[in-house]
This record gives sequence, C-alpha cells and structure tokens, in this order.
Amino acid sequence: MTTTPARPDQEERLQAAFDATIARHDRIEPRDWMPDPYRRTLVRQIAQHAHSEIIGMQPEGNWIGRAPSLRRKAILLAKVQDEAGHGLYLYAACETLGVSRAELTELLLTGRQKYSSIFNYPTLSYADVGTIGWLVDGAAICNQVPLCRTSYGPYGRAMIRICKEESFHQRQGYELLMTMMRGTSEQRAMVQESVDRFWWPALMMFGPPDTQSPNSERSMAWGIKRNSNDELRQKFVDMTVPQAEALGVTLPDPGLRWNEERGHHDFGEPDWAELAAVIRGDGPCNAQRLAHRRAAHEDGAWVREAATAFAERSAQDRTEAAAPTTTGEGGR
Ligand code: FAQ
Repeated sequence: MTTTPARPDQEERLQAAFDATIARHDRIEPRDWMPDPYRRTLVRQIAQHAHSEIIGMQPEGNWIGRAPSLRRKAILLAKVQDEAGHGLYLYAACETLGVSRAELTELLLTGRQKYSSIFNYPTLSYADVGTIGWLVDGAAICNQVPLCRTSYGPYGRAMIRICKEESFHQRQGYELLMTMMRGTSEQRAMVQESVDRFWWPALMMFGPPDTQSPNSERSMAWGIKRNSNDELRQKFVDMTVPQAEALGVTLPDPGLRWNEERGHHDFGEPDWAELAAVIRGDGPCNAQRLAHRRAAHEDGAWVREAATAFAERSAQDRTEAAAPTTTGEGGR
C-alpha cells in the first residue's frame, strides 16, 4: 500500500513530523504518514520475521511424535504452538502496513521473501530440541528484546509478548540440556554433538557483519533496528559463554577467549560464504522446508475456502436481519 500522494509542500511538513517523531524515540502508528521506503523496510523485516516463526516450527515439530516422555512432549507441543502464535501476531502487525497475509504467504512460497537461515539446518537428535531452545531462542531474545523499542508501534507491541514467550523457550531448552548433561555419557555426547552443529549457524542468525549489511544503517537511523548485527552477536556470545560453562559443554571455537581490554569475548569468524549460500536457498534443508510449507498451504486450502464462505454467509445473514421488513399492514 502507498499513501495518497501529498503536494510537495505538504510532503515536506509530513516528512518533518515523521523525522521529529523518530528523533523523540516515539512510535509511528499505522495511520501516521510515513515515507514509502520506511514502510517497505518494515514489511520486509516483519514478514521475514513472521515467515521465520512459521517455518521455524518444522525443525522441532519433527520431534513431537518421538518425544522421550509425556512431559517433554507437552512442553514441545506448547513451544511449537507458541511459534505459530508469534507468526500470527507478526503477520497481523504487517497487515497494518497495507499488505495482506495472503500476499505475504505468496511472496514466501515463491521465494521472493526470506526467512531466517537457522531453519535450514536439520534436527538429528532430541538434544537438538534443547540446543534450539538454548542457542536459537537465546539468539532470538538478544535480537528481539531491543525490537520491543522499535519505532513502529504494532511491531514493538507484538515483540513484547513474543519476547516473554521466547524467554520460556530458552529456559526449557537449557533445562532439557542440563538434564541430559546429568545423564549418561552417551547423552552428554549427544548434547556436545548438537552444540557443535548449531553454534556457528546460531551466530549467523544475527546477519552479515556490519560492513556487509546493506540495510543496517538506514534501519537504525529510522529506529527500526536499535543495534547493529555485530553488536547483538557480541552480546549473545558474552551471554552464552558462562551458560556453556555451567552446562559443561565446549563451544566449538578455538578462538573464543575473554578480552580484558575490550571487556568482551573475542571469537572466531563465522563462515560468511555458508550464510550467503543458505540465504540464497542452497542450505542443507531449504528445499525441504519450503516444499513442506507449500504442501501445508495447499492442504489447508479447503479450510480457507470454508472460513471465507462462512464469513460471507454470516455477513449476508446480518444484512438481511438488519434490512427493514417489507411486510407491513398490507403484507401477508
Ligand atoms: N537469515 O542488511 P542486513 C526465531 C538477509 S525468529 C536469512 O543485515 P537486516 C524465533 C536480510 O534479510 C528468527 N536472511 O538485513 C524462533 C537482507 O536481505 P534482503 C528471525 C538474512 O534486515 C526460535 C540481507 O541478508 N528473527 O528465531 C539473515 O538489516 C526457535 C542483508 O542483511 C528475525 O527475523 C539470516 N540470518 O538485518 C522460532 C528478527 N540475516 O531482505 C522457532 C528480526 C540477514 O535485503 C524456533 N529481523 N539476512 O533481501 C532482524 O533483526 C533483521 O532483519 C536481521 C537482518 C538482523 C535478521
């Protein structure tokens, strides 16, 4: 959706009001005027985020039928359902910018919009459920807590609730891994193997390095992003290292060490060529994840048709009930 074109003098005033709102760190709301590039950037980021939540149900969903106990199954089901909910809040936030959920779904299914690289990796053992909670939700929290203060109102408000739920997700993952680490040597080895596979992809979730991030500078000037990709990646590493020590796992990075001078951990360089390949569609599970999403969308067509028919029928019933009756004194 584009706003009705304003006259040049009006446009200047509207732009000045928009700039002043951003400078005050206030919110832009759906009915406020906003420049088209700001709207387009929001649609891109919020849609990518929504798609990530929905596609992100697949790697863990893979294990619902094979959970090792009823308790683990109930926890995992609740988590995966939360992710569907997050996708829906985010699609709803995106719709306030004038695009429909149907359009966004079409853009995902035709590969014209992205979703997070992390969901293109396989889940090979039950430990991956714990590692996704600990590392993937942990990275998501680092990235998303600052988004609660993003400049676009509906996105920021959606993020508040999402972050509360992500925090539960992170803890359930850590608790699962802690339980396995207190178990047998095979279970400990399973956890370490899983952490070895997920560590680098988790660091890549924050996006390319700042020097190669074409969107960061403008998104930060607009207050959409509050921190750069590298700042958040560093925060995640600093937060995770002591958790790994408490858990008793080794993070697979020989370059990882505390730097007293910087007051942060130094760490190795992720494989940026791998991130680029995964984003391009050439990751280990890209084709499988999109094919699954496409099939689910097609299988659900009858539900959408039935819901549309029901809504139309209900609207017609309401119109008929509200219409003035034609049967007067002379009627039958
Ligand atoms: N994967 O210029 P930048 C979750 C693209 S939710 C794929 O730095 P930007 C919860 C980027 O789109 C995880 N693509 O871009 C959960 C751009 O391409 P474009 C999702 C990536 O937007 C847990 C290009 O590269 N979270 O985990 C990635 O300023 C467990 C250049 O990059 C969000 O979406 C990537 N990792 O910064 C669910 C958070 N990185 O669009 C289930 C909101 C970059 O120009 C289970 N999003 N690209 O063609 C953001 O904070 C930002 O969009 C970034 C990227 C930081 C992801």
